[in-house]
Amino acid sequence: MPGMSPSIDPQADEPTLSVRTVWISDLHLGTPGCQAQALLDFLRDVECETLYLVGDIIDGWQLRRSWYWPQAHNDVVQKLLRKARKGTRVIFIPGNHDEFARKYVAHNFGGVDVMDEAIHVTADGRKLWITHGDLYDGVIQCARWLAIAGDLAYEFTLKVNRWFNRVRAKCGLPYWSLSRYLKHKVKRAVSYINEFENAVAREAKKRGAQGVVCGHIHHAEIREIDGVLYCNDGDWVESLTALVEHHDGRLEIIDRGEFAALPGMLPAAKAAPVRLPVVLPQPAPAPAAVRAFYETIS
Ligand SMILES: [Mn+2]
Repeated sequence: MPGMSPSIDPQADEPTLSVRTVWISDLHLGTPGCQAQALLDFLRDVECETLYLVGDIIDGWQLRRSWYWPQAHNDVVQKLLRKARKGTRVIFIPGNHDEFARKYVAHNFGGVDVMDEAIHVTADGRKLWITHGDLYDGVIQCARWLAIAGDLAYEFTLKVNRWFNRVRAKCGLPYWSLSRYLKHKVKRAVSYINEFENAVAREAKKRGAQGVVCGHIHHAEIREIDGVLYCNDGDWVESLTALVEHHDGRLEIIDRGEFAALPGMLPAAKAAPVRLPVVLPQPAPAPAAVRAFYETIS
């Protein structure tokens, strides 16, 4: 029909990215650090056959300290369950912050399979070992108190980061991640990250896999380590990244960081010098059912 463009889809809810597999981890639902809105936007835009939730999805460590469960976090859970209902295979591999879920390995909840670890075969026949990665983190394995202290320090850094960026946004400056900066600058953090990456790559090799997909250190990356393809899907606290497998088996990191949008913040990359209203997230009271559920499993 003349005058009609078939490529323009009026339905805003239609997925715009079709891939074979998606890996996301370190959502840290239940903490103010979780950038749930950016994640909801991503989940709306993407369509996949298999979705791996690679750990630290719900942050039991922080929920135990103080209850934080806004509507957007419920929406994320609903969206994930909805994908499972609509035919996406959803696999949840618990991490250290949601270790309470490790009790439910080999169970299925609302269409979500809980697994300790998994082997994924790509469209081009490569075997990838899927793990959250905390079991290969020296700090968590040897000094749990240090891991918890580090977690508190991290939480504080994120808090400072949010405050700092609200001021930046008011001044028309783009988003800038303090914790990302610190991690790259502090030498010891870098060697700690290297050790972690080498350890998971070694483990993948032991299992006869050609690669590994993990999360945990909040740093997305695809690179080769000692003949093993090391893939980290990043996080939805700082970097807003996911790992995807295209239909031909090609792996790619999707970086939504440039749209980083804590309320009141400007997108990082294409920041225009305009003032946005500063809106603080409004935590909703915890639904009683969710709270009761959490208490029974923790
Ligand atoms: Mn972790």
